[in-house]
Amino acid sequence: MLPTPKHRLMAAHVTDPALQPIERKVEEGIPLSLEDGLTLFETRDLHSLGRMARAQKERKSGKNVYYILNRYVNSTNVCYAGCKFCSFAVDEFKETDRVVRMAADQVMSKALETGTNFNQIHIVGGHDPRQLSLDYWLPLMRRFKEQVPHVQLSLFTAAELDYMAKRHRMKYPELIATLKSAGLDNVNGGGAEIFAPKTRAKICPNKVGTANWLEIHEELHRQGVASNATMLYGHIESLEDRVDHLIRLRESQRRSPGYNAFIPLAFHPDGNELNDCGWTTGLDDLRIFAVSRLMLDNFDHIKAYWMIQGLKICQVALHFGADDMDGTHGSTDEEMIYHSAGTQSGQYVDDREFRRLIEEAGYVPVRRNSTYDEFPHDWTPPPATREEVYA
Ligand code: V47
Repeated sequence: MLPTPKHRLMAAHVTDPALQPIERKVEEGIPLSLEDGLTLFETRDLHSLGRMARAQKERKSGKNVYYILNRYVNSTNVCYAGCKFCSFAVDEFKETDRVVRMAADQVMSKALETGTNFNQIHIVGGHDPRQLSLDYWLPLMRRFKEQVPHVQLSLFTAAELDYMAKRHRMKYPELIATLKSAGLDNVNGGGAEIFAPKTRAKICPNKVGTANWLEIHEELHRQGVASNATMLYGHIESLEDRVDHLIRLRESQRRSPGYNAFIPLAFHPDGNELNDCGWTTGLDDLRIFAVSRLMLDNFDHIKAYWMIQGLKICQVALHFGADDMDGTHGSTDEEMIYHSAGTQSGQYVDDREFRRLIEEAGYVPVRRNSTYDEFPHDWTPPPATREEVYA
């Protein structure tokens, strides 16, 4: 069959011929296969890969790039999951001087320390037998909804929800309904690590398994709670593990839609058992954004989180398929997961800086909340009253 003019045009763009049929599939809305994903990871033609991912990003979100005014809290670092990649977890009996375990009042005052003009509080902790319970969380969540009803609660990961369900001997639907009734808006994407069972068993044998991670997110979506998804890359995983992970997420989104963003998490090696794996490279980081944008055709957003790949890579990632930079942390927030594993990113970036970086990349900055409702950049919250809370 003679090539159509459209296909001749594409051939002129693509220099690695192996990318040509993949580009055609993306344009026709056909989901990519495992083999396609491997070809994307292996191509040396990074420019064509980036161009394809950017075109797909623009089909999804046009010129918009999202950011959020956010507060970030790690409420506890006590954790006994024993994941090999983790530098954050502390044994409360052996490393007493490193323990951070915030009382509910501390979380509340930390979140509100620099005012109430933020749209999300993002909290992640560990498998902490003292803190990870409904007795601690339900009253705290209700206090947030009472005092700052405009703030969305982006709490926990599926690993923490699995731990809490076991602890309270609750099934996932019951636990999720209980948390939703106290104001849970969104669940963070962590705990996904790598789904391929053999690799998962080597890096996080004691954490929620793949099937349950997916089941928790699918149940959240059935109950109207949004969520994100992540993948930890750059350790012992194979390229096949990465593509398998993305396909499992795509299938999960098809079964039970509700994931908003996918966030690739670059492995940080300082102070953990996988230290020999070293750091990811800039090229590997850019490639991950592009491949995930192309594989995850049913995800609206690919997030380049400045704290993880660094502000500069994240800005370039906007030309490799990413359409979200996550957002600010409060000026006194202390992120611990990445800072204990060697990140050079600071703790704080303000929203003017996000707008500058996004505009300089040729895109339009859009302020959002956890569920991607859009706000003018200078939006401020209405004064909260008890009447409004209980209306
Ligand atoms: O599951 C732990 C990762 C995750 C290391 O939903 C590490 O918007 C790299 O949930 N090197 C938790 N990664 C973080 C998380 C998250 C992060 C960013 C955005 C969102 C979101 C959620 O942190 C863990 C694990 O995969 N992690 N240690 C490390 N050394």
